[in-house]
Amino acid sequence: MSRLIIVSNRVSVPDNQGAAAAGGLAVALQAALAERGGVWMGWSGKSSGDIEPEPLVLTEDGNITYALTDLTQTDVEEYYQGFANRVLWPICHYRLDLAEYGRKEMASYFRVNRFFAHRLAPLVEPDDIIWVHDYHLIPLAAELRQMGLKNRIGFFLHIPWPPADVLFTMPVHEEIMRGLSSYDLLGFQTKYDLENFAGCLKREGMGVENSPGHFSAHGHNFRGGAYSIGIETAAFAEFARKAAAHSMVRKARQSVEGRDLIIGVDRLDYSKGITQRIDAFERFITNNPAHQRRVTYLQITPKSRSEVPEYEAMQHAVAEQAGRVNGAIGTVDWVPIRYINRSISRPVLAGLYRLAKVGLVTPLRDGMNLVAKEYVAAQDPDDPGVLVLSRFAGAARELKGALLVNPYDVDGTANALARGINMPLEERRERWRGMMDHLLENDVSRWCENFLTDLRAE
Ligand code: GDG
Repeated sequence: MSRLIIVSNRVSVPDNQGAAAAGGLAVALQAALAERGGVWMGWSGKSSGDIEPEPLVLTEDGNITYALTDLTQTDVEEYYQGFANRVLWPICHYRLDLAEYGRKEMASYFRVNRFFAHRLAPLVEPDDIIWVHDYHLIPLAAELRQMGLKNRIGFFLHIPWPPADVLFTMPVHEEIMRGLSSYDLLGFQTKYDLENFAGCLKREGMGVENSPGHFSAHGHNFRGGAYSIGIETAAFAEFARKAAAHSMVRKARQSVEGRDLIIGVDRLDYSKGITQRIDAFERFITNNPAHQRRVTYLQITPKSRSEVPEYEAMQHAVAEQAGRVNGAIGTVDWVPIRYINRSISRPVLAGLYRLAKVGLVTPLRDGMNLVAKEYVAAQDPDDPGVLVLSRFAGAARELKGALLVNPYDVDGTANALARGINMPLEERRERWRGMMDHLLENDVSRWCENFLTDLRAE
């Protein structure tokens, strides 16, 4: 079996945590690497200041080599914070208003991809298959091809792919489309993302779809498919069952004093719809006064990308909004919203999902959304909670037992919350069982296998 090379912006170098504690994606990729032997390469997350980064730092773990490189401070600012997170991220999440396009940043994006290619190439053997992850590294295959590598190279995009009218607002859309066309297999989260990609290719005659999922563009034939990412369902369910006994989870249970718990868990990101969700919660209480003092909404929101101005602004906005709503609808003995602005441990998170009667997952746009899947997997089969899910999350295509909402519709989301809180046990069980069966069958290992099988096929 050929070796596997994984390249992603950040790398999960194993530590001493248990499997489920490390996060499903890292576990699945490590398992795929261990099966075949190989290399996982990416950025260390560190800056080398204004000097050229040292050679790759290699860490061996069994038959896996982890290969990390630093980046110069300029590249961190221009490639990572600049082009990746202030152009590609907002555009792929349909936020044209937030895209800050600059030529310096674009040049750095392509330069860093070339730099990655030059550092990776000496580690690659002719039979290896290469799997590149996410929007930071779109041009990587083209750079490797330029260096003469003939290996099979696949790409998986974790975030949405937008329609042509949105993508084409980005001045370098052609270079980006050419970069994608250099892979042998392109994986998207849903068939809608794949359709959007095909539409972008066709719109200005950049390429053609010869038959479903088979494309020609920029002189290269390649395939595209939908591969919806899953979680480590069985392991996470077991993890959540055990987490109920965790002291922090027990304290949380006591502190809600028999009230129904509603939970939201998101990185602090404008794509996650957190402010609209807080509005919907407030509307739910004002429209349903009987629930006053009988529910607690816990929003866990670790900071992310705080160096990017839009994220810093959002941090203030969400904190201010949660405070305002608590002031407006709270009482002397009831704080309606508990807002936590830092990361909590994975065992505690699993236990809190299980405690919550409603999982409120309402992104404005999301490639998949693993929180929705984790919430379902963590439920007690005898007394499961209800998932309220945005129709704009990739997960909505699969989780048919969720109450689907339009997160821009505050009243609609408030009504779904009321329906979720009041849902009879039998309906909850029926909805949950269907979703859980789907998640058990389509877990992250299967996602990984499906992608790699297709990448290996000629
Ligand atoms: C991208 C795409 C796609 C969150 N808070 C804490 C914590 N988390 C964990 C969750 C979950 C993960 O972070 C978030 O995953 P999501 O899928 O919800 O979102 P993104 O980070 O935006 O991921 C997304 C994903 O890639 C995979 O392809 O689904 O669409 O945007 O696992 O549990 N974990 C801990 N403490 C926290 O406070 N321990």
